[in-house]
Amino acid sequence: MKKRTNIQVVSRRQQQRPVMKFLKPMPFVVVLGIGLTLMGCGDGSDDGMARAQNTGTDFVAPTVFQAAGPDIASIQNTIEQYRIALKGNNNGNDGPHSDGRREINWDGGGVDTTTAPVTPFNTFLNTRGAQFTTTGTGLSQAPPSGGPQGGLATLFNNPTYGTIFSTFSPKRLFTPVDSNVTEAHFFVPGSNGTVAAKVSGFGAVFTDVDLPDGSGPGNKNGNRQSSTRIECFGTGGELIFSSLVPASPGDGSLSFLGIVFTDARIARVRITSGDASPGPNDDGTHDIVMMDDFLYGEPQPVQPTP
Ligand SMILES: [Ca+2]
Ligand SMILES: [Ca+2]
Ligand SMILES: [Ca+2]
Repeated sequence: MKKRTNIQVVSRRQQQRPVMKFLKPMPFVVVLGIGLTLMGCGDGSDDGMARAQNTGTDFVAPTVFQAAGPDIASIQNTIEQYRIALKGNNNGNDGPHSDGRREINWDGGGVDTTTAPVTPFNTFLNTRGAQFTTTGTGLSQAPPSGGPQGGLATLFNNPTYGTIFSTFSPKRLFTPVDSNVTEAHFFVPGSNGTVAAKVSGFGAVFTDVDLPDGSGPGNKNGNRQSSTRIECFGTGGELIFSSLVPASPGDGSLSFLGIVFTDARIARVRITSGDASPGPNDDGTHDIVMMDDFLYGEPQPVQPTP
């Protein structure tokens, strides 16, 4: 079945030439606008069904925002555009509301503690209408290093993690432990998880996405596949959108991928961060990735309120 590729893409090309000097002839931080297609990827049986639905005539294209580069400036403008596209205010811990958006920066007001891995992660369930789960041990908030518990470097017993990740919002990042998969489920804020909800859009910041690395056909290593992706599912569990997160070479880079539909239709999001569970060194065989800020549309009840 023919795939639809009429996805409207809003991209930012950020050129950071001093850092990119080894990448010629063009700067790497080209956002993969035209390379973006719908991908019914994944290994679950639901994906196979979703793939068929994806390519049907009822497919609705979201607007896609993406950027990657060596520092905060590389993605800042794209995130600002994404906030505008989500419309309305950042509702913080207030609400529920009929419009606007929610944001989570994992920073707890600027603390540097490492939170013990837990799933489901319900810290923002009642206040901001999002619950996070993983198939691993749990989900943790941590600075790359330091703080009373030592941050990611101690959590994963790998000192290199203190230097290869950076934050979009200091000081903490978010990560699954013993897994590279995080799922987001939405509920009406204030309902403490009792009223299922859907959102119009979801976006996330990632740090140190190395793949795809741009090696093309003919290279003895072949094309190295993407490591990091966001998949969005509808209220019936069907896959409604999937895309890779753009990469940037080196360590400590920041990437952003966000999508927004014209209406609330995303009930669940699956994030694959990196191609391996954190622990090993970030090297030629493992692309380890951490997450930072999440942004999403104000959760709206799946069932209309009477
Ligand atoms: Ca943060
Ligand atoms: Ca790296
Ligand atoms: Ca990496």
